[in-house]
Amino acid sequence: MQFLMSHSRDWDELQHVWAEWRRNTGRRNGDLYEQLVDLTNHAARLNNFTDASAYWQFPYESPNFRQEVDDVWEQIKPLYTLLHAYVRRRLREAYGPERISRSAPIPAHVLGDMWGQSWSGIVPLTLPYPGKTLVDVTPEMIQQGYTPLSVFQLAEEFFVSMNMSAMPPDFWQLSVLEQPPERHIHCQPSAWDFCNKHDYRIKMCAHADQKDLVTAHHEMAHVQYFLAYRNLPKVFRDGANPGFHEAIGETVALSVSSPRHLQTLGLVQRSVDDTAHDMNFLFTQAMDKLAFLPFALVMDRWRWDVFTGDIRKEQYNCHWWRLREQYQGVKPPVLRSELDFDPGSKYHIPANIPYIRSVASITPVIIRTHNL
Ligand code: X8Z
Ligand code: ZN
Repeated sequence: MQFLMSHSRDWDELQHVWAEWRRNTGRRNGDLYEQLVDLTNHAARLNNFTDASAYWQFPYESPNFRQEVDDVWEQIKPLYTLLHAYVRRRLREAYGPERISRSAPIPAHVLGDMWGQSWSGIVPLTLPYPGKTLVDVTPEMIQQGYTPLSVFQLAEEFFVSMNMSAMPPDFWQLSVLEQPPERHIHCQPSAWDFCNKHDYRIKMCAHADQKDLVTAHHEMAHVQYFLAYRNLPKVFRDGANPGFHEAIGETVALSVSSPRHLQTLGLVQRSVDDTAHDMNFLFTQAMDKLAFLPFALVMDRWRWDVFTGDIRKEQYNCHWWRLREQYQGVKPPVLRSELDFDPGSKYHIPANIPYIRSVASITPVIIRTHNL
């Protein structure tokens, strides 16, 4: 599915897969989601929170968290708007003016993944300097015979080289690092702390490609954090706030994806040092990280509004698309109704995993870009 969403340039095919995914996922769990909201609110109130929105924001230790998030977004929005306008223009060239309007939101199915959360899939279509100055180590990884296991071994080497921990034996025995042949699993990458000082695992359906090379480092950084605090009392065995857990992985991932490091690994033949190359690299980062920001905001803005009771079941899908248009500037490619439950097509919604934490994951990118 991910491969098709990022590689197909066939409008109808993308639209078909986009709609079918939602018919077979979100649409089926709308009723259950309402129950989940009630239960989550119930649990929050038993813990003296007004509702689950306050409970989810509690770790960030700010009484105005919502407002602060919106203020930061307002600062970043002008840059996002530029990227959005540029990408829309390039998509208009690719798919034609009858399909991509000059001024309307971008149809969500042509952005390179199932949710329009990372636009890396359409980098080849939108690159400012097309040609060979784009770092893509996937062909070289295939050529050198990388496997999901060796991708994680490489990540381990990277951490050990910085005097951080090797993965304990349980990690290698019990983790699931690739799609098992005999059974279907949820492939959303995750890292797990069994809180017994030896059992730490990653679950991921990794492929030997550039994107998963970076994600493998991200996931292993969670395990590094688990290991670093494993001897503390239980109450301290957690990130300073959930954003730190994501940001540590992302800081590491940022170094790993730098052209210079990939050259050290022997995955890039020589580092090209010119403006076109830098621009292509920074553009690629923006298509992943900057494009991701408003998506992540929508994920939790929507749930906060649902948890507080401001949005009820009859408005679930409508509110979702209202926020998607407001923050991301995207629209559904086919007509939606309240029979659809499009938020439920993204793993973290039915799994009830908060998402604003992953906004922290782009912080290192912003700092890095400012330093350039
Ligand atoms: O869920 C994750 C991580 C969890 S450790 C892989 N991420 C979000 C997603 O996949 O939707 C990372 C970025 C966004
Ligand atoms: Zn993570």
